[in-house]
Amino acid sequence: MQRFPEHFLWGGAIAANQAEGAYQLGGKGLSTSDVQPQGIFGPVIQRQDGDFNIKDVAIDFYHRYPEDLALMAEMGFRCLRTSIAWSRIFPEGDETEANEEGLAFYERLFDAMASHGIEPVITLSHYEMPLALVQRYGGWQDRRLISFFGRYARTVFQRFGRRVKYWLTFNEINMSLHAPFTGVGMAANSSPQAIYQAIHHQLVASARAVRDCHAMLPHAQIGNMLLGGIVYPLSCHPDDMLEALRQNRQWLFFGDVQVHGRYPGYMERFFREQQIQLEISPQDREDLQHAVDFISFSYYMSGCATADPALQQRLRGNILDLLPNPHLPSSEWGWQIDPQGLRYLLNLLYDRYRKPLFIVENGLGARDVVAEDGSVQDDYRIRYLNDHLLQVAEALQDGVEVMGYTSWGPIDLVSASKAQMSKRYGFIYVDRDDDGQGSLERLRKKSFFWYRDVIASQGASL
Ligand code: BGP
Repeated sequence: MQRFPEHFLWGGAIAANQAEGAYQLGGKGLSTSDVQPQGIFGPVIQRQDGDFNIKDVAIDFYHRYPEDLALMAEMGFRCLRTSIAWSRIFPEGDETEANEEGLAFYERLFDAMASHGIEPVITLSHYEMPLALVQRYGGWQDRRLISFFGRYARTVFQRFGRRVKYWLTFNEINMSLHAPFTGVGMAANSSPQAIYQAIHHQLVASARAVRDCHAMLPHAQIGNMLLGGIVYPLSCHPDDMLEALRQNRQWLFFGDVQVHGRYPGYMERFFREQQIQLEISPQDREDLQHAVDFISFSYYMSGCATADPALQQRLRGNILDLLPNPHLPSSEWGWQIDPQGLRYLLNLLYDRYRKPLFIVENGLGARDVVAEDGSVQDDYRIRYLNDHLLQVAEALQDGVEVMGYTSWGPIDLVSASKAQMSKRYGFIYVDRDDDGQGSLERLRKKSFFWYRDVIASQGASL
């Protein structure tokens, strides 16, 4: 039985800074990712010649994309989500002229996708921005970033509008609360006042990109991108219920603004109580009205919340400081595995927004071993993805509109949080280790054939 709709967008998702490499080629400027060699939670460094940053080469997608796209086409990909590195188009972010070499690179890439019938799904900003915008303006806390981003977005809409139908604004926009340098180009110890103001600027920039996309490309669709960090109450105590609600709203409010065009009452209360005074102009309020066409999100794990401070201290959280759920297993990286959480999240988001949903990241980071015959028996990955996709099928039965599914890292790439190669997500193995050694050769893992069958059968093989 076919479990998924006919036009379901099957594919995978990567990001420029974790895959392309070529960090100084084609006129690209330095990006924030280039000065964070230890990942999105790591320190920001002053680059010296000879410094090692695994992302400098990453998996060399910049040069090897023809081969990689051919492999993805072999799996039957209908789409590939990737990002444009803003610093390839505007190397310092505030120029008036775009860098033609950067534009030409993405033109070649999107043409190559088209030749395989792979639809590009393009994130405008995935965990990076031109470094000069941080050095000159202090990142997104400066309102001028809205117009620099606007120029960049209009430039790529103009140039790629014929080739790209699906756009996303900011990757995991809610991550700025946990990794401010990665999200808004600001120091980790910035005040909540400054961070929420920067986030406000980003929300306005996102809404303006929606406005411009609709005006310039009437046939395109543009969505937001949230980290789906769903939280369950640790117990059914009403205090825990309210604490879980509070924590979920810390990320859901981004979606609320991007769909409903204004800050919800619970955030106004939060700002009042925290004495955060946002500068919101009348023009901002008008711009925020431009609602996204669909909601896209990543989903890796769920977590728990408790109102009990003693328990909060005792239980160690994962990267988002979510408390572990005693009913769930964890990956070797401590991320809890909860396929049903995906069904729950899909239903929650659909009930809340009534917009089509796009799962643009999901997957299992694991250490893979290449056997002597060159095979990679990644049954654990197959199990993880199979279980999650079955829950997507359940959500479809629940009446949720799901546009597509792009698993994270269909080809191994550099981990965002660890900046290592050894945390692998791919169907395609890349021969490169954490020290940058390896031939960069690509190999098909067992999951490669599994995913090919899932797509070919529209989920019937699950
Ligand atoms: C998301 C990011 C991705 C990605 C993924 C997996 O938060 O949008 O860029 O890398 O997480 O995380 P990691 O690479 O740290 O395992």
